[in-house]
Amino acid sequence: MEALNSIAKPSCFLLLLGLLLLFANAMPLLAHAKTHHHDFVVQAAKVKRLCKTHNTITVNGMYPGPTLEVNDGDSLVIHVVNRARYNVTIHWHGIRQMRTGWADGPEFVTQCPIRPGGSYTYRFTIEGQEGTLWWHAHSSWLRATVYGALIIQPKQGSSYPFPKPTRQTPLLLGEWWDANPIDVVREATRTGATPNVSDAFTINGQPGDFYNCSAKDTVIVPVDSGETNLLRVINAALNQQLFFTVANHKLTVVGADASYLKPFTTSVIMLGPGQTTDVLITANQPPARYHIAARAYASAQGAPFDNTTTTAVLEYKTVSCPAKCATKPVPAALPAFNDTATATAFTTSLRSPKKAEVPTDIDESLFITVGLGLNKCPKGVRKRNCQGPNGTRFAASMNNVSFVLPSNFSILQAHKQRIPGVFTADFPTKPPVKFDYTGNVSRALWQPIRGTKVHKLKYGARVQVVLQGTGIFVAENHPIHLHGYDFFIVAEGFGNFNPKTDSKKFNLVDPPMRNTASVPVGGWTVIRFVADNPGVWLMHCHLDVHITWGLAMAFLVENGVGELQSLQPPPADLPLC
Ligand SMILES: *[C@@H]1O[C@H](CO)[C@@H](O)[C@H](O)[C@H]1NC(C)=O
Ligand SMILES: *[C@@H]1O[C@H](CO)[C@@H](O)[C@H](O)[C@H]1NC(C)=O
Ligand SMILES: *[C@@H]1O[C@H](CO)[C@@H](O)[C@H](O)[C@H]1NC(C)=O
Ligand SMILES: *[C@@H]1O[C@H](CO)[C@@H](O)[C@H](O)[C@H]1NC(C)=O
Ligand SMILES: *[C@@H]1O[C@H](CO)[C@@H](O)[C@H](O)[C@H]1NC(C)=O
Ligand SMILES: *[C@@H]1O[C@H](CO)[C@@H](O)[C@H](O)[C@H]1NC(C)=O
Ligand SMILES: *[C@@H]1O[C@H](CO)[C@@H](O)[C@H](O)[C@H]1NC(C)=O
Ligand SMILES: *[C@@H]1O[C@H](CO)[C@@H](O)[C@H](O)[C@H]1NC(C)=O
Ligand SMILES: *[C@@H]1O[C@H](CO)[C@@H](O)[C@H](O)[C@H]1NC(C)=O
Ligand SMILES: [Cu+2]
Repeated sequence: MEALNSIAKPSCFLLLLGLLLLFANAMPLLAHAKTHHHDFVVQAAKVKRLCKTHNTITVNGMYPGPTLEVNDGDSLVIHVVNRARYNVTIHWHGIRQMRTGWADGPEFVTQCPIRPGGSYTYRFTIEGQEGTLWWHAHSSWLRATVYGALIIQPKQGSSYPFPKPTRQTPLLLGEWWDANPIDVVREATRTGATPNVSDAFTINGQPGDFYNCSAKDTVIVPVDSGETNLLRVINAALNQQLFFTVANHKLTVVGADASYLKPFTTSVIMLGPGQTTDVLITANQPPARYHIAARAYASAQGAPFDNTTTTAVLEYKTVSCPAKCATKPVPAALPAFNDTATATAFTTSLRSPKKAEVPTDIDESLFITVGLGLNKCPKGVRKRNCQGPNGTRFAASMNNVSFVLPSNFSILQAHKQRIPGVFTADFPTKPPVKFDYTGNVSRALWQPIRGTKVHKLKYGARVQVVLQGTGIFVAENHPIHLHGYDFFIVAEGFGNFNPKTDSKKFNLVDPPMRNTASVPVGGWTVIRFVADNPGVWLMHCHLDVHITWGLAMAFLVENGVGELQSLQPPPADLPLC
């Protein structure tokens, strides 16, 4: 107002001053929505872990890759250049991508891969999301090493729904193979057997104190006595749900998957691949070094898994060397590998901070089984290509359809340009046969069909999906991720979902909002969302071994009315097949 008043004065000097003041006043407004430009060069780099050096695929030579930090409302322009010898795409995990499906990233779903030597610029805007997300490759198993944090701070001028933490530390939990991860998946695809399990888990790329040749590089998280800090924990592991804890410290959970939660306190959290959890931690213990630790939550009985433990160190800054260098960190206590009770206690504690806008009237109701399968060895195929149980090949499916990626067009392009023969819109809305899903399933039901099937949704449809785990081959916890949306988790339980009795238990008041749901081992989860983002959106298990076997489907959300309810046109540099 002052600036405007000054402009009204007839003096030239004052006019100039007024304009300067006006400009100064406008600055914070302009700063409101920034555009962040980044160059991501996908390239091999030498990375030494577990005593051995590998030619690891990275972004900009960094492992993990660069952290992106933005404010809600900002835009990102990320120029990706592929200097690796593999096809690549980048997915911005959890970003809603309103109308910008072309920037979502899953290969052959929203784009064809960026080929070696090629490039593509991802352009998108953050709309109404705050918290911790991440980005990762969405092509073959490259995300084993091609990933990084994506931190969304509140809009400039607004604040967290909790006291401002002194420090904020992203902690990316990863998985390391003492091999080329692409060789590991190629071997499994050739044999039909389960791929080799990893050799280490990592925190910010480092395995930690319990592995050979690693302790000297263990990640240190510094802290001052009395301060409260925010840990942004991300499960970027390829194939393993993880328990996470900090020795002798309580964790106050305040957010997950970039949605705030009603705060609650726990000593251990569980994250499936794809999930993030924000926790506050107060340095209220005697100054010392404390282990931060993560290891497997392995829900499938008898299945092989990596049983090692990764660590970092929470280090009180007043602990001085040599004392700090000599003493071992206070050890962390982690639940047993098969402690489903602890995993369930955690996931069922999540609540939205206030009354949530959960859809109550449902337009589209789907019942989707999620689980494994076994394909009989086809005639003419060699025995060495059928090394699954009893000479089979592993498969996985949703409603008995094992998802096959197209190879000549992305599904989104085929949809937009009406190219026939790439996908069919007949994904079943319920299992083709009813059976005791979590019981002893007859062998006759174990072999799924293959297909590139999507389910169409009208713009604005209110959707409910029951995700029902199966006991085919083995029951296990599946982290199911939906692209382009956040959904409410209104209920979860064990056994077969019973619409009569279980619907009564739905939390339609304050259910948590997430982008990845942990479907309990031998159980079910019910999610709800409004289909307000046109495009093609993959829904899949975030265990890469399962998506490799076909545990996926896609929603095709039609345009609504007018430009603001329609998918944008494809960018000019969209990679084609
Ligand atoms: C998988 O593990 C087996 C047994 O340890 C090993 O012989 C093989 O080389 C591994 N495969 C890859 C691709 O690392
Ligand atoms: C770690 O090093 C020890 C001692 O050198 C060796 O016996 C062991 O096999 C190594 N472990 C792994 C996983 O390489
Ligand atoms: C991990 O598994 C190996 C063999 O598979 C076993 O020898 C070892 O005792 C296990 N370690 C833990 C901590 O369970
Ligand atoms: C978990 O594993 C232990 C052995 O390590 C076993 O005694 C126990 O029965 C298992 N619990 C469940 C729920 O499978
Ligand atoms: C493999 O065959 C054996 C013997 O017929 C049977 O007992 C076992 O259950 C089979 N396993 C699977 C996974 O089919
Ligand atoms: C794309 O590939 C599918 C499957 O191979 C094929 O049926 C279809 O004809 C192809 N479409 C075009 C336009 O080439
Ligand atoms: C599952 O059912 C088959 C027959 O359909 C039976 O042979 C087998 O013993 C059963 N397994 C269990 C664990 O009940
Ligand atoms: C899946 O489809 C195949 C082929 O029609 C059939 O043999 C199998 O029983 C089906 N399984 C289920 C669980 O529907
Ligand atoms: C790379 O992508 C192209 C399509 O753009 C595809 O034809 C080719 O098979 C892919 N290569 C591999 C190794 O997947
Ligand atoms: Cu899965």
